[in-house]
Amino acid sequence: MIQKKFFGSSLREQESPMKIVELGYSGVGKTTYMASMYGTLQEGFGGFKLRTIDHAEHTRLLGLYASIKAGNYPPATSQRNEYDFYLQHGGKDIFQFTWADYRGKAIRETSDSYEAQRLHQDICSADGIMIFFDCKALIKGDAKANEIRRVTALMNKAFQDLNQPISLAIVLTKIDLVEKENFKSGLLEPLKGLIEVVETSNMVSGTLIPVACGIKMINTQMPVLFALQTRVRSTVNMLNEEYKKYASEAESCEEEARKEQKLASGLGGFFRDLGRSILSETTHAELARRNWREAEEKKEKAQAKLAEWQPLSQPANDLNYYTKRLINIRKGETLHNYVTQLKRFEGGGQSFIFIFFLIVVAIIILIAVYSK
Ligand SMILES: Nc1nc2c(ncn2[C@@H]2O[C@H](COP(=O)(O)OP(=O)(O)O)[C@@H](O)[C@H]2O)c(=O)[nH]1
Ligand SMILES: [Mg+2]
Repeated sequence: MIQKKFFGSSLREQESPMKIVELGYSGVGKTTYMASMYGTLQEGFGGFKLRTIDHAEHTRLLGLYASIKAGNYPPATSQRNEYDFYLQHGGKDIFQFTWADYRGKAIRETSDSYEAQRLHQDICSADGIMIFFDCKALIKGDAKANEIRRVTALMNKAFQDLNQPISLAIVLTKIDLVEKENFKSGLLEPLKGLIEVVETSNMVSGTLIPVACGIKMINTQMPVLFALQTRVRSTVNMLNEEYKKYASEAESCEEEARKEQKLASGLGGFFRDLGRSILSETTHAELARRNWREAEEKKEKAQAKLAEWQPLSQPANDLNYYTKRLINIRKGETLHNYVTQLKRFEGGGQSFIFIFFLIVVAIIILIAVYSK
C-alpha cells in the first residue's frame, strides 16, 4: 500500500515506513535498551535525534530512561509492541520508522504458530534487525539464556527469503557486568553459526556492538543508527539514480525537440510540414512542441527527486561515517579478531596498553639483570 504523506518539506514521501525488528530472549535487555537509546538520543548524536510520534510514548520512555539512569531497571514485558518514531537530523524529521519489539518467548514458538509466522514475516520485511544477547550469560557459557540456536535458525530461514538488503546489529548487552579480562577467544564461539549466516548472505550487512544501559550508558546510540543505515543509504542511492534517469531523459527530449525544430524551420520546414499536414502526419513543429513539453515534465520530476534526495544526503553520509567505525562482520574474519576488536571497542584498549607497559617493564628488568 502506498502511503502518500508529506511531513513538512524535509521528510520525504515514504512508500512505507522503515521497519526495525528487535529480537532476543526474555531478560536479555531489549526493553531496557529501547528506553536507554531513546533517552540518550534526546541529547543528540552526530546531529541525529529520535522522536516518538505518540507523545504519551515519549513521556513513558523518558520516565523509563530516568529510572534506568538511576539504576532501576524496568519490569519485564510480555507482548509484541510496536512503536513509531521519526529519525531526525539537524532538527528535522527525515525518516519515519516502526519498531517491532517481540516478547522474548516468541523465539521459542513452534514454526506453525501465529506469532512465529508473524515474526518470520517481520524479519523478512524488515529494513534493520537488532538481535540482543546477554553478554554475561555468553561469558558464563549459558547458551540457553540467550536461545542462540533458535535465533540462529530463525535468521537462517528468514535470510533465504530476503528480497532487499538489510542491516543486522548483534547487540551484546550488559557489558557493564563483565570484566574486560573475560573477553576471551571463546566468547563468540556460541555465535559462530549466526556470524557465518551473516557472512555468507550478500543481502545482510552485520555488526557486533557491545552495549551497557544503566548509570553509565555505553554505545546506546549505535545499534539503532546501524539498523537504519542500509535503508537510508539505499533510499539515497535510489533517489540519486532516479534523478539521473529523469535528467538524462530530459536531455534526450530537448535534443529531439531541437532536431524537430530545425526540420520545421525556414521555407524548407514550412513545405515539409505542409506536406505532412496533407498526409495527416504529425508536423515537425508539433513534434518539437511535444518534446519540449516532455523535457519540461522530466526536468520537474528530476527536481522533485533532487528535493527528496537533498535532506537525506548528509544524514546518509553521517550514518556511514559512524557505522564504518563499528565492528563490521566480514567474510574471512576470525572470531578471535572480533573479540580483539570488541575489547578495544569498549575501552578495553586501556588494558591492552597496560599489558604492553608491563611487557616493556619486564624487558627492561631482564636487560638490567643480564647486563650485570
Ligand atoms: N547491569 C545491567 N543490567 C541490565 C542491562 N540491561 C538489562 N539489564 C537487566 O536485565 C533485566 C531484563 O531486562 P529487560 O530489558 O526487561 O529484558 P527484555 O526481556 O529483553 O526486555 C533488567 O531488569 C535488568 O536487571 C544492562 O545494560 N546492564
Ligand atoms: Mg522486554
